[in-house]
Formats: sequence, structure tokens, C-alpha cells
Amino acid sequence: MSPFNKKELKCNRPLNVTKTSLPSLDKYIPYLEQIFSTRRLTNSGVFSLELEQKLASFLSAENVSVTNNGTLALMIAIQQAGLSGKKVATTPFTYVATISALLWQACTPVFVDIDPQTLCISPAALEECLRNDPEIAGVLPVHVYGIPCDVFQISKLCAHYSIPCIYDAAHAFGVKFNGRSIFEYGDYAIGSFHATKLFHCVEGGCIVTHSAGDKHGIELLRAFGHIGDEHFCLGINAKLSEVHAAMGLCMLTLVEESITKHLAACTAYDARLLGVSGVGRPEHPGGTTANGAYYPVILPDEAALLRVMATLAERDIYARRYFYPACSKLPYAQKAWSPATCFVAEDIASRVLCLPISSEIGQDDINEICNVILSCI
Ligand code: T4K
Repeated sequence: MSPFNKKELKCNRPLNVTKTSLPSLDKYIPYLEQIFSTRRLTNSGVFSLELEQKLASFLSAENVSVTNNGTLALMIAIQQAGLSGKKVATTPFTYVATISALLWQACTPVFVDIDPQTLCISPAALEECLRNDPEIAGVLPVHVYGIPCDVFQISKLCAHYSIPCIYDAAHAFGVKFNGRSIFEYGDYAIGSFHATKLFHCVEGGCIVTHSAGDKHGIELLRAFGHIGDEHFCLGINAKLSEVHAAMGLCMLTLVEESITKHLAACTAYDARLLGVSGVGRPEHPGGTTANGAYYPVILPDEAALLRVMATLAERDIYARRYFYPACSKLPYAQKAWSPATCFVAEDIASRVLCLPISSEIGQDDINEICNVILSCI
């Protein structure tokens, strides 16, 4: 072990917003041995197909297509839904990838403000937006921090206007709503399996659909739009390699334990912070089984947030401004259009801070972080 590792173990620092979980090497190596012996490295090999089957079971979804990241999963879902080049209503309170995917698909994002409790797209604002703009061809809401959107209202609106809904469920692996996997809601739901996520393949993602025809279309788009010498459509390369799929197969066996540990960390934070004046928390709707992937707190103002971040940083602890700025403020989203200023999203984005959380965070770390917050606000 290098001296650096010794120091890190002793001091448990730096303490970042998350710490990637890994399987033990002896679980991963047999997969690598098989990959090395067969020399099948990518292009829908056995491990990526096995991962799709296992994810279908875990996510209670018949049609799962794995991709090489969540951003390309979004781009492909947008194209498969027929939304390329069109206006799409979405939330300004998300990681930039949601908006990047729309812009790379030449869509015009229409920013709709968020609900102040769940921080997900506001169904009332969405309704108004759809009523006033018949050009909106689809909806791309985000289950931000794994908090379920108002899926029933959104589904009603989409049915009324006959437009598709693509859920960005990048944060929501393992989340259930009303007893069903969150990936079952919407016409499409995408996942991100990036190293910073609860479940990961180093890099990876998936698209869940409800028809075999859609899955076939997605598979064409994911692999250059051709099968052998027959070319069907303009595709891209979004295939998951076997090395990544193998990591996913290992991580899938650990994900339930990881969720349990994350939820225990949330409970420990809650014990110190819930009800404290000046520390707000977003709310999960009733019927949610959460995954504990993120622990966001809403501070009184940006000055308090900057004080907390700086004081934590002095202790080598790094909370993150997920998600700042609101995407309605992005300099390159000039093409985007908002029916009204997204006051709630822009206000929340200026003062929300995600505290460190991982399978390994300890009670002492959580106490130290909470003490800093209490002393700063
Ligand atoms: N939609 C939404 C709503 C998303 O949040 C995302 C991605 C996407 C779509 C797109 O999915 P992908 O195309 O990424 O599959 C991270 C992730 O890169 C990104 O996947 C994620 N959302 C976003 C919320 O966060 P950063 O810039 O915060 O990562 P970074 O490198 O600063 O890492 C944060 C901390 O994690 C580090 O301080 C230490 C720890 N870490 C990080 C890495 C990369 C590890 O322990 N190991 C690692 O390998 O973006």
C-alpha cells in the first residue's frame, strides 16, 4: 500500500461528495479472464446481454438497452421518441447533461419551473406551458436526487396532448414509487451508470422502453443504424463494452447493500438536521421507496452556502453545488426558451448543497459535517 493510501485511511480525507464503490478484485478478475480468452470486447457481447437481462429483472422492465453513458441514452431516447429538432418541455433544475442531450439533438428546451417541495418539474407550470404552446412535442422531466416526479399528473398531461414523456432517471436507480420501479413510468426512462452513481459500470447507462419495437429501434441507433450490410437509419456509437458490462454485473450484486448503507447515512444526517431552522430538505412524495443517493440541504441563502462550503473545505471535506446554476442560466442554452422566469429553480439552485454521502461514510464524518453547518448558519 502506498504512503498516500495509508494517510488516506488514517485521516479519511479528502471526504468528497461521494466515493465510488467497487467489487472485490477477485470477483471482477474472472470476467476479465473470460474477456481476454474470448477476445470479445464489445458490440453486444455476452456480458452486456446478461447485464440487460439482469437489469430488466432488477428494474421490473421488459425492454432494457444498455449504453456507454447516460447522456447518449438520453440522446437516443429523444431521437427514438421522434423529438429531434423539436420543442421539449423540461426542468431547469438538473445536471447539464439533460439539457446537453436536448441541444445535441437540435431540440429547443422549454424550461418549466419546479415544485418547491420535490424540486422536480411542477405539474401546474407544465400544464400551463403545454396549454399555451402547441409546438411542444414532448416532455423530459428528471427524478432529481432520485425524488419521483408527479408521474400521474405528468402522464395525464402527456396523454391529453398526445406527446411522449422521457424520464431522466439518472439519479433514481433502485427507487420505487407506489410499489413499482420508477423505471416503469413514462414512455422511456434513462439511467446513468457513471462511477459516481449508486450502481455503476465505470461509465454506462440504459434506456427502458415498453415495446420490443422501441427496443429494436434503440439498438439500431446505438450501433450506427445498421445490421451487417443493411443500413436502416442514422445511428451513433453508444454501445457498452464488455469490460464495463462486467463491472456492472459485479456491482449489481452489491447495489442493495449499498442502498441500505446510503439510507442509513441519510437517517444519521436527518437525526442532526431535520427541523433545524435554516436547513431545508426536499420532500419525497408519499409512496416513495428512496435510494439515498444524494443528501441535498437547502440553506438560507448563497452566502450561508459559501460559508459552509469554505469551512468544510478547510477540513478537507467537499460538498458540491449540485445543481448550480439552474440550466435556464446556462450561457450556451440561449436557444432555450422559458415561458416565465424559473424563480423557484433559480432560487433553489443558488442555495442547495449536496453533502458527502457514500457506502463508507461514518457517523463521525456526518457529525463533523453537521457541526460545521450548524455553526455557519
Ligand atoms: N442526467 C442527470 C440528471 C445526471 O445527473 C447525469 C450525470 C446525466 C444525465 C448523464 O449521465 P452520464 O452521461 O454521466 O452517464 C458527476 C458525473 O460525472 C455525472 O455522471 C453526474 N450526472 C453528475 C451529477 O455528477 P462531477 O463533475 O460531479 O464528477 P466528479 O469527477 O467531480 O466526481 C465527484 C466525486 O465523486 C469526486 O469528488 C470523487 C468521487 N469520484 C469520482 C469519480 C469520477 C470517485 O470516487 N471515483 C470516480 O471515479 O459529475
